[in-house]
Amino acid sequence: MAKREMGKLLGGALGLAAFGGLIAAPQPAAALTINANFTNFGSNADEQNVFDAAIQWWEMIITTPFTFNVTVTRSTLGSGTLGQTSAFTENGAGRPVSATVQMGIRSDWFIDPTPHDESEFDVDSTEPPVFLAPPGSVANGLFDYLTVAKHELGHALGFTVAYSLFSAQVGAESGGTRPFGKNPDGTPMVIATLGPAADGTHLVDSGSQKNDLMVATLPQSMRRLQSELDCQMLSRAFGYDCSTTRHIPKPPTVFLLAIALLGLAGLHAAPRLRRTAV
Ligand SMILES: [Ca+2]
Repeated sequence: MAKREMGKLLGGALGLAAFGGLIAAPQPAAALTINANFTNFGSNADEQNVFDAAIQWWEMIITTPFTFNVTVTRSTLGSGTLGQTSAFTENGAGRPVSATVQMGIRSDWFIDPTPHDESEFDVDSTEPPVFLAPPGSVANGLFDYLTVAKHELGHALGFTVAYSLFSAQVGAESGGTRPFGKNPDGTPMVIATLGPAADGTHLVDSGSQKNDLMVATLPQSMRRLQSELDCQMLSRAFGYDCSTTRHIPKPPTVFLLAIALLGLAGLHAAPRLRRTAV
């Protein structure tokens, strides 16, 4: 059964400085298998390589054994749209089985030649942790292709009301937000807040959800990782065995060391992020 809703990730703008440093290197081990059909990447093997890395991250985080098929295309999207996902298909048990991801054809991508590390970025103190490209660095002023690929795959693998089991967890919209999370008897047990239906299926970008991978907009110069909340939501809807803690190093050691060093240098004030959704 093909589903209609499209998940989109929109570009935004930002200006900032950053601090700290962290390298996250996932280790290979997959129970989920994602088969990708790249349809028109042609000579753009560098983009395909980064998308493959995004696939590998999800395969490492979700250890429930099942196979998912994704068609990936390079597409001319609106100037403010970085990627979008559609053609969601589920099986008789409601589990996602396939979808189509469109990645924008753009000149302002950061195509990471080493997509399994964050060495081009500095860590930011927000939770979930995000990475920011310092002024003058190779990823500064560009949109991170890896982040968009992970975001769109998040939709493909379940994060959309186009899938019946995910939709069943979503409450009525009120004041522009929708609660996510219910007990087996249907009573609310809210674990997350989604934005309005008109914006697709995305987390509200505030509070503990700020800068989550699954919010609707992405600033330039920013890399996001999958969060434990993303996993909890997918687990609630589909029963996935999903945890970022298996594969994403948390920042404590390096991060706290960076804070200490910057504190000694009198540079401990964290920069504020300015964001403009488009
Ligand atoms: Ca890298």
